[in-house]
Amino acid sequence: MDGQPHAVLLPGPGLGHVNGMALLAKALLSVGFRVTMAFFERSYRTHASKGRLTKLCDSVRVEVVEDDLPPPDSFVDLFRVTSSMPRNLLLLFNSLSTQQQPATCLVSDSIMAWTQHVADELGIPRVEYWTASATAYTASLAVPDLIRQGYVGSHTGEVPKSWKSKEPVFLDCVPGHTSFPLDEIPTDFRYVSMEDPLLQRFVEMANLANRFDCLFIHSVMELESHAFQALQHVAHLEVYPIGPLINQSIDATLTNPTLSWLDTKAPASVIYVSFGSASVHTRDEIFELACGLESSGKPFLWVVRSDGLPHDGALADMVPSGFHERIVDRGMIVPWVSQMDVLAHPAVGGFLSHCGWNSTLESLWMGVPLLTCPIRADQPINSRLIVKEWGVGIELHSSTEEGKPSRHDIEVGINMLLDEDSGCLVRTKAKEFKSMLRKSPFPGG
Ligand code: BUP
Repeated sequence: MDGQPHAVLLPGPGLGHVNGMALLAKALLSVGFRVTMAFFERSYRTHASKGRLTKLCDSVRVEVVEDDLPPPDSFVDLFRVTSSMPRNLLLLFNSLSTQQQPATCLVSDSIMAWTQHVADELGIPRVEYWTASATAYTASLAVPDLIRQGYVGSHTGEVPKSWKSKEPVFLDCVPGHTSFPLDEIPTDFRYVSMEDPLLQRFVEMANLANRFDCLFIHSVMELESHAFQALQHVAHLEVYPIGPLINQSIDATLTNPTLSWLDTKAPASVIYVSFGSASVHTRDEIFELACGLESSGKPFLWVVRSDGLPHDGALADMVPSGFHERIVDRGMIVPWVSQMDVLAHPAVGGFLSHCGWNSTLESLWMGVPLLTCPIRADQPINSRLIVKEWGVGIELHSSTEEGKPSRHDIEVGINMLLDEDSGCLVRTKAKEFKSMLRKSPFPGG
């Protein structure tokens, strides 16, 4: 044993969670920690098989822990906890001790709050890591209360009447200090029963919130001071804003067809379109988006993941006839990009985004204004922050009966954002936020 502190990092399922943890691993390595990244098997396989685990995972020791879960039918299945998971995690810690590299702390995702019991049994501190916004964290603390009030966790699968009310309902999360509108409650929770694994993880997280040693939040005090103050002073949690952890290793020598294509476009003329690593779209949504991108008249770079399409077809069958021929010089469609390289490119003038928290921070870091199209999870909260609190984006209007954006909404939104006059305010704000964020990791920030 050499006295070097050794952190075992356990990310939650989901690429945003894994990447956030990998960036924290890099930060800990740089201050002299030994770092082990532990993954539960199903979660590891889901990301590794798609080749999307960040390169950062290459630079740390990776351990895969058996979870005895059946192959997941859906993303939510990855949040199931089996009785062997705590046992197998303990075995990993024992094996590290046997190798004379005992772990000195556990850093685990908030969604893995049950690992608190493992840290308690080992007698080591646990740091909880929330890879999203502080505002979303406060909202998550309200989950047990939402269940008591009958807003979530219905056993019947019926939508509680209160959801259908047109009156805005505000909920207290840190009582007296933060509240949020009912319609921002993650859609994932609205119609699920108490047996839902994701809901169960959130209940654990709220119930164990006073048990961890401290809480890291991947955010910046200046972005969400109100939420941070509520957590520190009212909920008495020891909280550290540790963001933004950005993968800045952009390779200036990198040549790829996407960047070469961007090189041919005028500064700030291209709309970058991406809905993150987990969203799945319907045929109608793809069709409307293709029509809106075409009629906007603007150059676009659109990420269409094959696993984000309905199972029964290819993109070519879901876009209007002749679409590819008509947009050949103006539009580029790719299955995956290095998002940071794209956002850093001067030709990119706006980001039509699902408002995942990583995408939000990356866009702010690069000073790119957003056109927000939140879909699920914490994305509606992030969209509100972007549009109403920070003024660095415009919300995409959703005028259809199902509450989704039409092709016309998309065309109008893109033009408003990229237009020199109508987009001026959000562009200026985005630049201000860029310089604020770049100062934040240094003294005075
Ligand atoms: Br798509 C895509 N390239 O093509 P979020 C994503 N990313 O680098 P999440 C790429 O994945 P939820 C691509 O830069 C970001 O770091 C992107 O994280 C990277 O959304 C990450 O934005 C995506 O937090 O969904 O995790 O996909 O909002 O449900 O957490």
